[in-house]
Amino acid sequence: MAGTFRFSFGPWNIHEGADPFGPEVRKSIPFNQKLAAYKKLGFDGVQFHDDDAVPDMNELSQKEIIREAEALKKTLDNHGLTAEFVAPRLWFDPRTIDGGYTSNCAKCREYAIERSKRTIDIARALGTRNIVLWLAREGTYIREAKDPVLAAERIAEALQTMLDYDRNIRIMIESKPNEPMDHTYIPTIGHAIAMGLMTNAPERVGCLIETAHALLANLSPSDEMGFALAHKKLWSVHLNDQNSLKFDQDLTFGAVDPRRALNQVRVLDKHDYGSSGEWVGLDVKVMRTQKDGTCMKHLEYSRKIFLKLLEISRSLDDSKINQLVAERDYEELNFYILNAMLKG
Ligand code: 3MF
Ligand code: MG
Repeated sequence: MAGTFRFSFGPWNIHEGADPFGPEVRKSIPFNQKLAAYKKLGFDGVQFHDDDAVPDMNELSQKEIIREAEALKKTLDNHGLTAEFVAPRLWFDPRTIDGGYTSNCAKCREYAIERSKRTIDIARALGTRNIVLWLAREGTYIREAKDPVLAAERIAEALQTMLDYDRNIRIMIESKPNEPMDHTYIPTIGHAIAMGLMTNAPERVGCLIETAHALLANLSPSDEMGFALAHKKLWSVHLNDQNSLKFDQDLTFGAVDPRRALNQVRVLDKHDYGSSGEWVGLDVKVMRTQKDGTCMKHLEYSRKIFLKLLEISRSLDDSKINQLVAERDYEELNFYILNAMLKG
């Protein structure tokens, strides 16, 4: 089996370079100019937060939101682009300070659910059934702040409400163990898949695996992908890289550990990823030091590195690998892989 790969990213991957310690260092690139760059960089899919698609949506009525999203769909069509998914941004508004679905404040939880319904309206208008949930603030800074049982039940209730609101959508949970929270409630992909079992439509709850998020949980991204693939739940990925356990770096794919990247490409390719329309998403940050004119290279090169690793993976001799596995000569196998990478 072989994967079929087409690539996507979100407009937030081209940004002005502000970090928690300093301001913007590059000029803003207008949204339409970003869209015009996708094809040139080799990408066909766009990932959206709800307010990437409809800015200031909290100021608009449901009808106005849908109208704006329909207009955006036409713009995407004109650029020859497809919307991959829409994700509710549940971490910016003052009502989400203590979380969205798991907030201790009933009115704030209500806001999170209403906002998620608008996200679904937007997805529908953009022609995608994929809703991504990065559960940014669904967790705690101190354990005593929330009841973890109630929190899981509240997340399940939110999932159920969304699944009932539109019987065509499917939800992809993007797990992450920390940041901005000290601990989140859905830290790994196993948790994400288990959450689906608390709804009455688990077949419409799957996951998106981000390399850096798996690494922040000290797990192997390719094994996480394998686990999700075995469950038929790997519906999207956010490929990037991460240099050890620290803040979420979103480095260029393969920049730290090309072999770890090779294994991600390999598990996707060997298990037919993309054959049901799944996208290869990148979630990579521009280095703060990049200048205005060179702030999209991380996207272009992440994709190129993926394709180069794909070539290396496909050039490996499976019968030789099988023989070394049968002989349990993993030292020889180790050298075979490293040698293939170093001469590639
Ligand atoms: C956070 C992330 C986010 C999500 C995005 C869509 C900035 O660590 O990875 O990207 O991917 O919000 O869910
Ligand atoms: Mg991500």
